[in-house]
Amino acid sequence: MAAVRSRLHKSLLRICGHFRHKHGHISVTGASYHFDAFLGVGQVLFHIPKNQYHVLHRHQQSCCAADVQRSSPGHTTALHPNRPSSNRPQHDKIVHNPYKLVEEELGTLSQDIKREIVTDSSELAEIAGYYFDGKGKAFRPMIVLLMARACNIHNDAGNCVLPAQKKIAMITEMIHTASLVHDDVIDAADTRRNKSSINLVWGQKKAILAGDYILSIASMALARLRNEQVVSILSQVIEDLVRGEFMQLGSKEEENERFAHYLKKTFKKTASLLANSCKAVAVLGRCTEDITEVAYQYGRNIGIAFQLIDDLLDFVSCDQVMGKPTAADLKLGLATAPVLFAAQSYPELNAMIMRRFTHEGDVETARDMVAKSDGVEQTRLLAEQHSLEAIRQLRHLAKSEIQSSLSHIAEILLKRTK
Ligand code: GRG
Repeated sequence: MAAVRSRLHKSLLRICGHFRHKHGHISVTGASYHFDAFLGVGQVLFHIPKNQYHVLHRHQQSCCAADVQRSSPGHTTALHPNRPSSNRPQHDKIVHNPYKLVEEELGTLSQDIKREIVTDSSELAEIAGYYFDGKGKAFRPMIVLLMARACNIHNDAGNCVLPAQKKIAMITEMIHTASLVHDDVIDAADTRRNKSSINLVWGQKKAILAGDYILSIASMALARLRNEQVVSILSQVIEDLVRGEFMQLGSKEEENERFAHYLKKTFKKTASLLANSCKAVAVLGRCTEDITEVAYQYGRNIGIAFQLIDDLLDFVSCDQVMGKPTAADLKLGLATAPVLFAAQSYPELNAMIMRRFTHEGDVETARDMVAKSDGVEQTRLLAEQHSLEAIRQLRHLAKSEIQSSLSHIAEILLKRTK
């Protein structure tokens, strides 16, 4: 474990060095990092005091939001009773099941969305409604609804979710789903959520149009909120999604820029949606700028941690559990965090990254090197730092069962299996 910590330490120094060189915002001292890495949006990435590294046990029981939803009638207990952590909050008390706290709104989410996407073309409605079958994790709307409640409590606006905030949860899930539909076309994916992808069933052209249609319905719902600031916040997400995906298409950047490029892409492709959706419900709850920023930062860190775990699962999970083929990223030519970390021990990977794993045997060799390296472990550690930062942000919110549920989510996302 000490060796893994030391490797992460070195990796961060390299990244810090790069950012210092690039942006002049880094200070690295002997005792601690002040890792002010910029994600192209003027945000501090995270701060990691050196003595706060925390190593997860490899074989902890896995759990995800959906597991919590299924397994608990209303409560879930301590996640890591034996964890030797220095700074991770200990949950020795009962933690409320996050899903249960917003069950009323979440329970009807798919049906509510399906009602929005009704059209006189029954085929378009069928295709657009195909993924709103209640089988997704609904991770994003769950967080958005919880954040709405946390903000409202904080702001004395009551203990419920405002109708406009509920609409944001729906819009968030619709934007997410539209991006999945388009992503599957770009990646020529055959499966999604353990069923045939839209592009496989109906073909590329109809899949693209169905994605556009879901996005247009989401945009109209957004416009109907008649809140210029919120429209602007969520429009930013759409721009980020497209730009993030575009960044992913071409990553032949210099070796020392690769990690920064990957983190920036990760923010745009995944974290921006959560960050800005959390921000939007804070704005609708009439929160102060400080609390709105807390909501944004919580969503941003959760989003980055979520994507890091997603990238890690592509190496360690199996197709059936994920509901889509694994090692898919390498096959698509993508170098995610586990590979980028592994390249520090196996510099041969750099040439493969450059040619996007196109030579025969590249995918298998790269997979082996990742398995032999501590790339997966380092990716998990980085995800944990973001999870911790998300929890740290919550300290600024009023204490409530919602606040502790948001904290609980930051923990369980590290151990999701799909
Ligand atoms: C049409 C808005 C729009 C964008 C086009 C294709 C594209 C640009 C962006 C792709 C964005 C994307 C699919 C990012 C991946 C994010 C991610 C980790 C998705 C998996 O999320 P889960 O596991 O999925 O929460 P479920 O199935 O549970 O909803």
